[in-house]
Amino acid sequence: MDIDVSLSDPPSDARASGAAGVDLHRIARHVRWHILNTVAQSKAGHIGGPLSMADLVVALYFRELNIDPHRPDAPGRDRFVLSKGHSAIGLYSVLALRGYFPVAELATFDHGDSRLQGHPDMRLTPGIDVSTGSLGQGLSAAVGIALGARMAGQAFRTWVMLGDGELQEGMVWEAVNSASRFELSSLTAIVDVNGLQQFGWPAVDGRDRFDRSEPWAHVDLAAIFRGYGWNVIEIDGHDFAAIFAAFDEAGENARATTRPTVILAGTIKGQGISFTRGTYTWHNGVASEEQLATARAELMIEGETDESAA
Ligand SMILES: Cc1ncc(C[n+]2csc(CCOP(=O)(O)OP(=O)(O)O)c2C)c(N)n1
Ligand SMILES: [Mg+2]
Repeated sequence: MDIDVSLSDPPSDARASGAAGVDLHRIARHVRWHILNTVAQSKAGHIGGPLSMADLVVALYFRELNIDPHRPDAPGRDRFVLSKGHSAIGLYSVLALRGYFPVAELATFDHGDSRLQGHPDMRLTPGIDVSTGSLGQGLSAAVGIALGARMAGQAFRTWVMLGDGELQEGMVWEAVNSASRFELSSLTAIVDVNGLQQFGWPAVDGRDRFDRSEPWAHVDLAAIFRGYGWNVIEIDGHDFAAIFAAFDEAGENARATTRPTVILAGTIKGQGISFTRGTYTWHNGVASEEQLATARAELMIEGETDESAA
Protein backbone atom coordinates (compact mmCIF):
# COMPACT_ATOMS: atom_id res chain seq x y z
CA MET A 1 0.00 0.00 0.00
CA ASP A 2 1.11 3.51 -0.76
CA ILE A 3 0.57 5.34 2.52
CA ASP A 4 2.27 8.48 3.68
CA VAL A 5 0.04 10.35 6.05
CA SER A 6 1.05 13.34 8.06
CA LEU A 7 -0.86 11.78 10.94
CA SER A 8 1.58 8.94 11.17
CA ASP A 9 3.40 8.42 14.45
CA PRO A 10 5.79 5.64 15.29
CA PRO A 11 3.52 2.85 16.57
CA SER A 12 3.67 2.10 20.26
CA ASP A 13 2.27 -0.79 22.26
CA ALA A 14 -0.74 1.27 23.19
CA ARG A 15 -1.57 2.02 19.58
CA ALA A 16 -2.85 -0.10 16.76
CA SER A 17 -0.73 0.16 13.67
CA GLY A 18 -1.91 -0.24 10.11
CA ALA A 19 0.30 -0.50 7.07
CA ALA A 20 3.59 1.40 7.24
CA GLY A 21 3.19 2.09 10.96
CA VAL A 22 0.18 4.38 10.52
CA ASP A 23 -1.48 5.09 13.86
CA LEU A 24 -5.09 4.11 13.33
CA HIS A 25 -6.31 5.44 16.69
CA ARG A 26 -5.06 8.85 15.75
CA ILE A 27 -6.62 8.72 12.29
CA ALA A 28 -9.92 7.58 13.82
CA ARG A 29 -9.87 10.58 16.20
CA HIS A 30 -9.46 12.92 13.26
CA VAL A 31 -12.16 11.13 11.29
CA ARG A 32 -14.53 11.62 14.25
CA TRP A 33 -13.66 15.29 14.42
CA HIS A 34 -14.30 15.75 10.70
CA ILE A 35 -17.67 14.00 11.02
CA LEU A 36 -18.92 16.33 13.77
CA ASN A 37 -17.32 19.50 12.46
CA THR A 38 -18.23 19.03 8.79
CA VAL A 39 -21.87 18.37 9.57
CA ALA A 40 -21.94 21.37 11.92
CA GLN A 41 -20.56 23.66 9.20
CA SER A 42 -22.97 22.26 6.58
CA LYS A 43 -25.80 22.61 9.10
CA ALA A 44 -27.29 19.16 8.43
CA GLY A 45 -26.20 15.55 8.44
CA HIS A 46 -25.78 12.28 10.27
CA ILE A 47 -23.53 11.81 13.29
CA GLY A 48 -24.22 8.65 15.33
CA GLY A 49 -23.93 6.08 12.53
CA PRO A 50 -20.77 7.57 11.00
CA LEU A 51 -19.18 7.60 14.47
CA SER A 52 -20.11 3.99 15.27
CA MET A 53 -18.57 2.61 12.07
CA ALA A 54 -15.49 4.88 12.11
CA ASP A 55 -12.94 2.42 13.51
CA LEU A 56 -14.05 -0.33 11.11
CA VAL A 57 -13.82 1.92 8.05
CA VAL A 58 -10.42 3.31 9.11
CA ALA A 59 -9.14 -0.26 9.52
CA LEU A 60 -10.53 -1.20 6.10
CA TYR A 61 -8.98 1.70 4.19
CA PHE A 62 -5.69 2.00 6.07
CA ARG A 63 -4.94 -1.68 6.51
CA GLU A 64 -7.15 -4.11 4.69
CA LEU A 65 -8.47 -3.10 1.29
CA ASN A 66 -6.40 -3.55 -1.84
CA ILE A 67 -6.94 -0.02 -3.18
CA ASP A 68 -4.92 2.88 -4.58
CA PRO A 69 -6.30 6.39 -3.93
CA HIS A 70 -4.54 7.61 -7.05
CA ARG A 71 -6.27 4.98 -9.20
CA PRO A 72 -9.82 4.86 -7.79
CA ASP A 73 -11.11 3.09 -10.91
CA ALA A 74 -8.42 0.38 -11.11
CA PRO A 75 -10.30 -2.73 -12.31
CA GLY A 76 -8.64 -5.08 -9.84
CA ARG A 77 -9.32 -2.97 -6.74
CA ASP A 78 -11.32 -4.32 -3.82
CA ARG A 79 -14.83 -2.90 -3.73
CA PHE A 80 -16.57 -1.34 -0.73
CA VAL A 81 -20.30 -0.64 -0.61
CA LEU A 82 -21.61 1.64 2.13
CA SER A 83 -25.10 0.21 2.28
CA LYS A 84 -25.92 2.48 5.26
CA GLY A 85 -25.40 5.42 2.91
CA HIS A 86 -26.61 8.01 5.42
CA SER A 87 -23.21 7.56 7.06
CA ALA A 88 -21.49 9.07 4.01
CA ILE A 89 -19.62 11.75 5.94
CA GLY A 90 -17.80 9.00 7.86
CA LEU A 91 -16.64 7.40 4.61
CA TYR A 92 -15.75 10.75 3.01
CA SER A 93 -13.60 11.65 6.03
CA VAL A 94 -11.68 8.39 5.71
CA LEU A 95 -11.32 8.74 1.92
CA ALA A 96 -9.99 12.28 2.34
CA LEU A 97 -7.40 11.28 4.94
CA ARG A 98 -6.44 8.31 2.77
CA GLY A 99 -5.74 10.65 -0.15
CA TYR A 100 -8.69 10.26 -2.53
CA PHE A 101 -9.40 14.01 -2.45
CA PRO A 102 -8.26 17.02 -0.37
CA VAL A 103 -9.40 17.18 3.24
CA ALA A 104 -10.40 20.81 2.57
CA GLU A 105 -13.07 19.52 0.17
CA LEU A 106 -14.99 18.13 3.15
CA ALA A 107 -16.14 21.73 3.74
CA THR A 108 -18.33 21.41 0.63
CA PHE A 109 -20.25 18.48 2.12
CA ASP A 110 -23.92 18.41 1.08
CA HIS A 111 -23.68 21.63 -0.99
CA GLY A 112 -25.62 21.44 -4.25
CA ASP A 113 -22.55 21.56 -6.50
CA SER A 114 -20.31 19.39 -4.32
CA ARG A 115 -18.83 16.00 -5.19
CA LEU A 116 -19.65 15.05 -1.60
CA GLN A 117 -23.41 14.68 -1.45
CA GLY A 118 -25.31 13.80 1.72
CA HIS A 119 -25.51 10.22 0.44
CA PRO A 120 -22.77 8.57 -1.68
CA ASP A 121 -22.94 9.13 -5.44
CA MET A 122 -20.70 6.85 -7.55
CA ARG A 123 -20.94 9.26 -10.49
CA LEU A 124 -19.36 12.12 -8.53
CA THR A 125 -16.96 10.96 -5.85
CA PRO A 126 -13.62 9.21 -6.36
CA GLY A 127 -13.60 6.00 -4.32
CA ILE A 128 -17.36 5.48 -4.18
CA ASP A 129 -18.23 2.17 -5.84
CA VAL A 130 -22.03 2.17 -5.47
CA SER A 131 -24.58 4.95 -4.91
CA THR A 132 -26.56 4.27 -1.74
CA GLY A 133 -28.87 5.94 0.75
CA SER A 134 -32.10 4.05 0.34
CA LEU A 135 -31.50 1.45 3.02
CA GLY A 136 -31.58 -2.25 2.15
CA GLN A 137 -30.03 -2.21 -1.30
CA GLY A 138 -26.27 -2.34 -0.79
CA LEU A 139 -25.89 -6.05 -0.14
CA SER A 140 -27.73 -6.87 -3.36
CA ALA A 141 -25.36 -4.62 -5.28
CA ALA A 142 -22.40 -6.28 -3.56
CA VAL A 143 -23.69 -9.76 -4.47
CA GLY A 144 -23.89 -8.63 -8.10
CA ILE A 145 -20.37 -7.21 -7.99
CA ALA A 146 -18.93 -10.35 -6.42
CA LEU A 147 -20.73 -12.58 -8.90
CA GLY A 148 -19.58 -10.39 -11.79
CA ALA A 149 -15.99 -10.59 -10.55
CA ARG A 150 -16.11 -14.37 -10.60
CA MET A 151 -17.63 -14.43 -14.09
CA ALA A 152 -14.94 -12.03 -15.34
CA GLY A 153 -12.16 -14.03 -13.70
CA GLN A 154 -11.29 -11.15 -11.34
CA ALA A 155 -9.83 -12.00 -7.94
CA PHE A 156 -10.79 -8.85 -6.03
CA ARG A 157 -12.90 -8.97 -2.87
CA THR A 158 -16.16 -7.18 -2.16
CA TRP A 159 -17.03 -5.61 1.19
CA VAL A 160 -20.29 -4.09 2.33
CA MET A 161 -21.25 -2.19 5.51
CA LEU A 162 -24.82 -2.48 6.74
CA GLY A 163 -26.67 -0.90 9.66
CA ASP A 164 -28.50 -3.09 12.17
CA GLY A 165 -31.75 -1.16 11.75
CA GLU A 166 -31.28 -1.59 8.01
CA LEU A 167 -31.74 -5.33 8.46
CA GLN A 168 -35.49 -4.68 8.67
CA GLU A 169 -35.45 -4.21 4.89
CA GLY A 170 -36.63 -7.48 3.30
CA MET A 171 -34.35 -7.10 0.29
CA VAL A 172 -31.35 -7.65 2.58
CA TRP A 173 -32.48 -11.22 3.20
CA GLU A 174 -32.93 -12.05 -0.47
CA ALA A 175 -29.30 -11.04 -0.92
CA VAL A 176 -28.18 -12.98 2.18
CA ASN A 177 -29.81 -16.08 0.77
CA SER A 178 -28.46 -15.69 -2.76
CA ALA A 179 -24.92 -14.88 -1.61
CA SER A 180 -24.53 -18.25 0.04
CA ARG A 181 -26.30 -20.10 -2.78
CA PHE A 182 -23.84 -18.54 -5.25
CA GLU A 183 -21.01 -19.53 -2.89
CA LEU A 184 -19.62 -15.98 -2.85
CA SER A 185 -16.81 -16.45 -0.37
CA SER A 186 -15.14 -13.29 -1.75
CA LEU A 187 -17.99 -11.28 -0.21
CA THR A 188 -17.65 -9.94 3.34
CA ALA A 189 -20.48 -8.07 5.02
CA ILE A 190 -19.98 -6.01 8.15
CA VAL A 191 -23.02 -5.17 10.26
CA ASP A 192 -22.60 -2.09 12.45
CA VAL A 193 -24.54 -3.45 15.41
CA ASN A 194 -24.96 -0.27 17.45
CA GLY A 195 -28.35 -1.27 18.83
CA LEU A 196 -30.04 1.96 17.74
CA GLN A 197 -31.55 3.35 14.60
CA GLN A 198 -33.28 6.69 14.08
CA PHE A 199 -36.15 6.68 16.58
CA GLY A 200 -36.42 3.09 17.80
CA TRP A 201 -39.81 1.48 17.96
CA PRO A 202 -41.69 4.01 20.00
CA ALA A 203 -45.35 3.23 19.63
CA VAL A 204 -47.69 0.30 20.05
CA ASP A 205 -51.33 1.24 19.51
CA GLY A 206 -50.25 4.84 19.80
CA ARG A 207 -48.64 4.28 23.21
CA ASP A 208 -44.97 5.24 23.51
CA ARG A 209 -43.05 2.34 25.10
CA PHE A 210 -39.93 4.51 25.34
CA ASP A 211 -38.08 1.65 23.65
CA ARG A 212 -35.44 3.27 21.47
CA SER A 213 -33.52 0.07 20.73
CA GLU A 214 -33.64 -0.89 17.10
CA PRO A 215 -36.22 -3.57 16.36
CA TRP A 216 -33.68 -6.32 15.58
CA ALA A 217 -31.81 -5.73 18.83
CA HIS A 218 -33.23 -8.87 20.46
CA VAL A 219 -32.75 -11.16 17.47
CA ASP A 220 -29.96 -13.77 17.34
CA LEU A 221 -28.29 -12.48 14.20
CA ALA A 222 -25.40 -14.96 14.35
CA ALA A 223 -27.80 -17.91 14.31
CA ILE A 224 -29.76 -16.46 11.42
CA PHE A 225 -26.70 -15.78 9.25
CA ARG A 226 -25.33 -19.26 10.06
CA GLY A 227 -28.68 -20.72 9.10
CA TYR A 228 -28.39 -19.05 5.71
CA GLY A 229 -24.98 -20.66 5.24
CA TRP A 230 -22.64 -17.79 6.08
CA ASN A 231 -19.45 -17.75 8.13
CA VAL A 232 -20.11 -15.59 11.19
CA ILE A 233 -17.56 -13.60 13.20
CA GLU A 234 -18.63 -11.56 16.23
CA ILE A 235 -16.35 -8.79 17.51
CA ASP A 236 -16.09 -5.52 19.38
CA GLY A 237 -16.14 -3.05 16.49
CA HIS A 238 -14.07 -0.47 18.39
CA ASP A 239 -11.14 -2.79 19.17
CA PHE A 240 -8.56 -2.62 16.39
CA ALA A 241 -6.92 -5.91 17.39
CA ALA A 242 -10.30 -7.66 17.16
CA ILE A 243 -11.06 -5.92 13.86
CA PHE A 244 -7.72 -7.00 12.35
CA ALA A 245 -8.27 -10.60 13.52
CA ALA A 246 -11.76 -10.60 12.00
CA PHE A 247 -10.44 -9.25 8.70
CA ASP A 248 -7.72 -11.93 8.67
CA GLU A 249 -10.31 -14.63 9.36
CA ALA A 250 -12.57 -13.28 6.61
CA GLY A 251 -9.62 -13.44 4.22
CA GLU A 252 -8.92 -17.01 5.20
CA ASN A 253 -12.63 -17.82 4.73
CA ALA A 254 -12.52 -16.26 1.26
CA ARG A 255 -9.67 -18.58 0.30
CA ALA A 256 -10.62 -21.74 2.13
CA THR A 257 -14.44 -21.91 2.20
CA THR A 258 -17.30 -21.46 -0.23
CA ARG A 259 -19.32 -19.34 2.18
CA PRO A 260 -19.62 -15.55 2.40
CA THR A 261 -18.62 -14.04 5.74
CA VAL A 262 -20.46 -11.62 7.99
CA ILE A 263 -18.70 -9.68 10.72
CA LEU A 264 -21.22 -8.72 13.39
CA ALA A 265 -19.45 -5.74 14.90
CA GLY A 266 -20.77 -4.63 18.28
CA THR A 267 -20.44 -0.85 18.36
CA ILE A 268 -21.78 2.16 20.23
CA LYS A 269 -23.76 4.72 18.30
CA GLY A 270 -22.04 8.11 18.53
CA GLN A 271 -18.84 6.52 19.87
CA GLY A 272 -15.90 8.77 20.69
CA ILE A 273 -17.63 11.98 21.78
CA SER A 274 -19.28 12.20 25.22
CA PHE A 275 -22.51 13.92 24.26
CA THR A 276 -23.21 11.85 21.12
CA ARG A 277 -22.29 8.47 22.58
CA GLY A 278 -25.00 5.87 23.17
CA THR A 279 -28.04 7.91 22.18
CA TYR A 280 -30.45 7.87 19.27
CA THR A 281 -30.93 11.64 19.62
CA TRP A 282 -27.62 12.20 17.82
CA HIS A 283 -28.60 9.98 14.85
CA ASN A 284 -28.35 13.30 13.07
CA GLY A 285 -27.71 16.76 14.43
CA VAL A 286 -25.73 19.98 14.34
CA ALA A 287 -23.23 20.67 17.10
CA SER A 288 -23.11 24.10 18.73
CA GLU A 289 -19.84 26.06 19.05
CA GLU A 290 -19.63 24.94 22.67
CA GLN A 291 -20.16 21.29 21.73
CA LEU A 292 -17.51 21.56 19.00
CA ALA A 293 -15.06 22.89 21.56
CA THR A 294 -15.86 19.99 23.89
CA ALA A 295 -15.38 17.46 21.09
CA ARG A 296 -12.10 19.06 19.97
CA ALA A 297 -10.74 18.68 23.46
CA GLU A 298 -12.00 15.12 23.91
CA LEU A 299 -10.60 14.04 20.55
CA MET A 300 -7.28 15.80 21.30
CA ILE A 301 -7.29 17.59 17.96
CA GLU A 302 -5.61 20.78 19.16
CA GLY A 303 -2.21 21.33 17.60
CA GLU A 304 -2.40 18.29 15.34
CA THR A 305 -2.38 18.50 11.58
CA ASP A 306 -4.53 16.33 9.39
CA GLU A 307 -3.55 17.01 5.80
CA SER A 308 -4.46 14.28 3.40
CA ALA A 309 -1.98 11.83 1.99
CA ALA A 310 -2.72 13.09 -1.52
C1 LIG B 1 -35.50 2.75 2.73
C2 LIG B 1 -35.16 3.81 3.74
N1 LIG B 1 -36.02 4.05 4.76
C3 LIG B 1 -35.74 5.02 5.67
C4 LIG B 1 -34.59 5.75 5.57
C5 LIG B 1 -34.31 6.87 6.56
N2 LIG B 1 -33.27 6.46 7.50
C6 LIG B 1 -31.99 6.86 7.35
S1 LIG B 1 -30.98 6.26 8.52
C7 LIG B 1 -32.24 5.41 9.27
C8 LIG B 1 -31.97 4.55 10.48
C9 LIG B 1 -30.98 3.48 10.15
O1 LIG B 1 -30.61 2.74 11.29
P1 LIG B 1 -29.37 1.80 11.22
O2 LIG B 1 -29.43 0.96 10.00
O3 LIG B 1 -29.31 1.07 12.52
O4 LIG B 1 -28.15 2.79 11.01
P2 LIG B 1 -27.17 3.49 12.10
O5 LIG B 1 -27.65 3.14 13.47
O6 LIG B 1 -25.83 2.90 11.81
O7 LIG B 1 -27.23 4.95 11.82
C10 LIG B 1 -33.44 5.64 8.61
C11 LIG B 1 -34.73 5.06 9.02
C12 LIG B 1 -33.72 5.46 4.48
N3 LIG B 1 -32.57 6.13 4.31
N4 LIG B 1 -34.02 4.48 3.61
MG1 LIG C 1 -28.01 1.13 14.08
